[in-house]
Amino acid sequence: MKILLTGAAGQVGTDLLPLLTERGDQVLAFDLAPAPKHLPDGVEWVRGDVTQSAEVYDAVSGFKPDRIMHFAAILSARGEQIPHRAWRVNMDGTLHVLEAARLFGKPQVFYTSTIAAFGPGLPNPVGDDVPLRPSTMYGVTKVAGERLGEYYQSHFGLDFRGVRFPGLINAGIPGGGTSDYALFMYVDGLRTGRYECFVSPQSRIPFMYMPDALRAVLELSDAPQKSLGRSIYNIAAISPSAEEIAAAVRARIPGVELTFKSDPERQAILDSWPQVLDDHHARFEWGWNHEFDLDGMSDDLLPKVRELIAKEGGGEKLHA
Ligand code: AKB
Repeated sequence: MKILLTGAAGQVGTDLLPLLTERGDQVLAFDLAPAPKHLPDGVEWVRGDVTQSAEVYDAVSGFKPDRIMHFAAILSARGEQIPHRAWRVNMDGTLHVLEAARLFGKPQVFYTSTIAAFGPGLPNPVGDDVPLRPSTMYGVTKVAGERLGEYYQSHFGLDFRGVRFPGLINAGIPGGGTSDYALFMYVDGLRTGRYECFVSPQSRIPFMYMPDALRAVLELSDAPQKSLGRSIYNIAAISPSAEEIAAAVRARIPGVELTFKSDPERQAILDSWPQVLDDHHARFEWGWNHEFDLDGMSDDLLPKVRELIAKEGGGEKLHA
């Protein structure tokens, strides 16, 4: 299978790339960032910008992918600092990907939406079909991207599908998200022995360990189109409070100092998101099931974070 992966150097793309090549997929990795030193076999890297339609069209018309996995995006916290740029990357980027797919062979377009598509005041658990009234530029662009993809599906017969990701946790470099505090507890907890969390201890949102998130992407992307009753699916795993995550870290890193000092802007973003998701459509229609709970994730993650810190020579780069 030929897969064009936008945002290949991002938090999800970095972990998805080796998984795709292990499956035998041929991948064109598309990102603003230069190619990493060690590229897996079967990957070609092109430095490209999703806001430039010609660069996206050239990549799609030249590579002729069977699927485009569109992960290039500016996340919630960063998006509030640079809202116009967030619009261009998230919105124009998605339009260019959809238009390129329409023009050149109609590959499947896999889209990544988010819990940031939801706004405040919804009763938990929050289902797929509630009103979407996001409070961030990131959320606005993700909701518009969902609807734009559905427009291409209904008007041009494009195979458009995707998931609403919870906050994702992996041994990686977080990239401007509000949910990044969870990952920082593990990374800084190991790297420096302390972390001051920028939300309150009671803060609770849906989270997912990256291996589950990547499996969700592959399972939904592989699902027969006729089994799907919708294009965009909530997917859920765990919903720990910040204090519960801290307790899991403290139990595994003796002596670590984790404290809380809520930052009003990021706290407000977080408080506008659901605490718990209802993902029964994903579970019934394509068999979604998460594997990792908080303990399972913490046990699996810490050795990987340790390895990453060693590789990064102390890990200074690992803090946003
Ligand atoms: C963010 O925090 O912006 C992202 C997300 C929840 O989509 N991780």
